[in-house]
Amino acid sequence: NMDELYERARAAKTKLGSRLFILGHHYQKDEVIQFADATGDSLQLAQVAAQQSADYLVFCGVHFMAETADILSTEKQAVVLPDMRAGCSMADMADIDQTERAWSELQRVFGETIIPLTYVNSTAAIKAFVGRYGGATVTSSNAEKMVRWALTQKERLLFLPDQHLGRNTTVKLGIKLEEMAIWDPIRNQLELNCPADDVKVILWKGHCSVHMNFLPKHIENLRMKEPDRRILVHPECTYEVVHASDDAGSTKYIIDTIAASTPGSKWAIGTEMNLVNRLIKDYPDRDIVSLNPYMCPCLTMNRIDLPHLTWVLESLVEGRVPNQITVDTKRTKEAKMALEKML
Ligand code: CIZ
Ligand code: SF4
Repeated sequence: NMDELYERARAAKTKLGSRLFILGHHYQKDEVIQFADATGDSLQLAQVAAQQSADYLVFCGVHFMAETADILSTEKQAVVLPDMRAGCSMADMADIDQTERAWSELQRVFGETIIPLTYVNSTAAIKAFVGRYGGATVTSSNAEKMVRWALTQKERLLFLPDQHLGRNTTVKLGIKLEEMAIWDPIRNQLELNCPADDVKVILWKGHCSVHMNFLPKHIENLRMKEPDRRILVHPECTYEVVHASDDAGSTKYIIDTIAASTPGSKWAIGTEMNLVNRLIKDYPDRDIVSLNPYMCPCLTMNRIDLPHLTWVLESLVEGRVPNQITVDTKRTKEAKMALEKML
């Protein structure tokens, strides 16, 4: 019964007091978000985690975000993920063995001319790899800035693990689609669209299965029916979708854009369902719909729910720390180098 769970979670939270801090990602369900001490996108939550002194950081988001919180928090703080099955399929598309293999092949083709960048949506092992080779992490809010920086360091960059954010960002900086090569981690193979010497960017062939649900045909349909509805999407959508939209930007950018829009304005948004629904609820005087008429949830994010949150809070009250996320010391050190360049 949700009312009872609500009361139990509230009571446990009160008992834990300042020893507890709950972080909630914008894609989380309302039943979880109502308990969050801070809400944000992955960048904002990483910054919050780095500043908190509470003993327990309960992270309502996915595994890589909890890892990042552990990397940026002190050793005595415990980061807890309410459900261990809350992973990110995009982060899982770049495993460290595949990446090491790709790196040696890319070194063979391009020599020492590559700097690695990874989207924060990646495992701690990948962040450590990137830190070890002088690269940095990026988020969708600062990807442009970070790519510009990377290209002052080396001639070309390897962008992990989201090909779409990589393509959408670098195309904006004037890099041509032909100058982007693709690394296919399944085939363990480089796909070139121009001579190797002219390659500027190597995109890892990963994607977000949630944002892949927004398609050019959704935009065509809307444009036909409602030409005055503005289309705003996340850059994890494909290049074709971003290109055909009116605007694209990070989670924070989407929220800020709607907040700054005029009452009565009409929007179609291409991002995760819980966020779109929250915008619809928070801005009843705007006309907001999902770009894909079938709302697109991130199923793994949604594994964090009130029953799991209640269970971890009550466990903490009883002195047990379930589902603790820990990144080992060596990885923490290397991953921190990559994160700090960005932060
Ligand atoms: O798709 C995600 O996981 C996003 C957009 C995370 C974030 O907050 O940047
Ligand atoms: Fe990963 Fe996509 Fe879910 Fe974000 S929305 S956590 S990128 S699967």
